[in-house]
Amino acid sequence: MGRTILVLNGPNLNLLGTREPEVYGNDTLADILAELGPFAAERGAELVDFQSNVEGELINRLHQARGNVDGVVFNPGAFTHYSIALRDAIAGTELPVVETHLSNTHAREEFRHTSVLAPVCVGVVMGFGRHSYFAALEALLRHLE
Ligand code: CA2
Repeated sequence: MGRTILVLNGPNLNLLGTREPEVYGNDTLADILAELGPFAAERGAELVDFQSNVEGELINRLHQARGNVDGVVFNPGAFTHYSIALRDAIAGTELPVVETHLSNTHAREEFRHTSVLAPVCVGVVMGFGRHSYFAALEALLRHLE
């Protein structure tokens, strides 16, 4: 049976590819998604995607995901480090969510070392740049097998 996966991206990820290429790479989010779609299709899955800089919009999208998708690849951006509201929303979806980051947040500033979301996620993938999304999706689909 084909899976539907939500690829959810949080604040500032719309700026990818425009600044800080040494940290986040040269690809835009659209570039990554354009490759991730066919990668999913090869594995019998379909993607839906959403990006917002607004915490409440991400929460609403997670609520809507419940019962409508099979899992979520989620880069929550800086909300990772402090949003209890997003943590509660993830827990409420009862869906497997993979916390996904371009950078290795543990190799960066101290305030990025904590994730308040990881304990309610099925797993975390970070540090591989654009490849983190592909690794997260592959792992999620295998988890769902
Ligand atoms: O490494 C990641 O994927 C992050 O989630 C990216 C967030 C950061 O706050 C997290 O700690 C780790 C930042 C989103 C991207 O921000 C940009 C800012 C300027 C130019 C391009 C991207």
